[in-house]
Amino acid sequence: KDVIPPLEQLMVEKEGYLQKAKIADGGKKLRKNWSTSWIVLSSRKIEFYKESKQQALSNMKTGNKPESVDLCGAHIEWAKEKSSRKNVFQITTLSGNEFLLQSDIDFIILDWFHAIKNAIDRLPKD
Ligand code: I3P
Repeated sequence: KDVIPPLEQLMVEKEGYLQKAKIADGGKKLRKNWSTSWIVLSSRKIEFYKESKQQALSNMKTGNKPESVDLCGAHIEWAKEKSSRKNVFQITTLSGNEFLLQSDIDFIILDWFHAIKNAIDRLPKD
């Protein structure tokens, strides 16, 4: 029988396109590779879709899963020194995954930074 998660966990708080590069997986460094990602923030996780929102919606039928990031115990910080690009911040998960997110547009990256920081601050740390 399906377990229905609490409504607040299903609510999308923010979604949109950003540049994304995953730079570590479980503490292991990865080669940086920037790409555009459709990003969906809800109360305790972020989902990264490789494709456009339209594409992602049609892929749901085929069971194509986005990369999901658990925000419990995660850290967010500006990461000027991690890239030659402007407006870069880093999310580090408890499991040791590291993501850089970037936009050339100042207000877009600021909105995302604060939305994700607020989500993290509202969650238990473990
Ligand atoms: C990387 C690529 C990235 C760049 C990175 C390069 O080269 O140019 O865009 O990061 O710099 O190593 P490659 O494609 O050959 O892996 P930024 O755009 O964030 O600067 P880095 O090694 O200084 O992180």
